[in-house]
Amino acid sequence: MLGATELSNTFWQELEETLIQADLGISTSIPLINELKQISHSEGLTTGDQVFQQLRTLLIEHLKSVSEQPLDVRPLVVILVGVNGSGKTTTLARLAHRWQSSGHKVLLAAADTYRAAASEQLIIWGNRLGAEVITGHSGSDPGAVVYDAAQAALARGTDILLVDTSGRMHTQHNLMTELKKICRVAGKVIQGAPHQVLLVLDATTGQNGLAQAKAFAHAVNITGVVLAKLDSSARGGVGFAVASTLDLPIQYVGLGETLNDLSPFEPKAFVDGLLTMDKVEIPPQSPTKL
Ligand SMILES: Nc1nc2c(ncn2[C@@H]2O[C@H](COP(=O)(O)OP(=O)(O)O)[C@@H](O)[C@H]2O)c(=O)[nH]1
Ligand SMILES: [Mg+2]
Repeated sequence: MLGATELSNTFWQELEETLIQADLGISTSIPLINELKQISHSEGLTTGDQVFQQLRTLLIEHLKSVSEQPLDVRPLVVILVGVNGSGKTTTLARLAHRWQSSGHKVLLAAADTYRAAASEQLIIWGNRLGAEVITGHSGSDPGAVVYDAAQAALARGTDILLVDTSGRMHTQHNLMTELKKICRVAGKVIQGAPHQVLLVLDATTGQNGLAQAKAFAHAVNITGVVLAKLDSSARGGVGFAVASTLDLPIQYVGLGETLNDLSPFEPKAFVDGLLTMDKVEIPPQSPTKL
């Protein structure tokens, strides 16, 4: 069996290195490699190519696939959370655009009250999208903004209320508590809200992204991940680490800076990008520039 020699210690080390370099992190890569070794053994794989294909299959299997759910709740409340600059506000605008395009009425809530510029950024998006934005004074309680927005969503017959929140580090306990409050307030006004809490993750974040995600998931009930900035040079392995460790689906990926650059997550394309058979393909630029 000529091929058997291909599966040397060096081969396995290199494979592990590939995963670590793709930002999967050691704590995700090692169990994966062990699982792969077991499968390779039981399936009698002998060549590097066979094992590599099996790794691809395994990575895809580890990613929860999601299809876009029909909107059966009205108003549906979606809250975006994440650290500063991860892409929350941009993602919110793109989601609003996406849902508007499928005929839904959206309302935006600027619950990032820490910086005056944050509300302004959302108001600009609201104008562009033709969507109403509920804001509060700079420095005001974000819970109050969410309360007003939820009431407004009920009064206006809104289909989807999208809530922008300020960026917070996972180590800022008071701000994480504030996030809990925001969710609680939404639930007081609208039954079952928030229906979705999306963690917006910057694909260029290294392994710190996993610690961040764990803290957010500890504070609130995260329902899915948006992996923004996948058009960058990063392969986005942190997205895999977060999704597999926290058993969360990656729902969308951000692939550029225009309104249309948000795509539903496709595990196969993502895994191929991770393994750099090819970087994730960037769709042609849309005319709607930021
Ligand atoms: N290349 C690229 N840039 C993005 C993407 N998503 C957001 N950005 C940029 O990242 C920066 C921060 O985004 P923003 O939405 O304000 O982040 P926030 O602080 O989480 O609200 C902005 O310059 C965005 O244009 C993406 O998918 N690709
Ligand atoms: Mg923002």
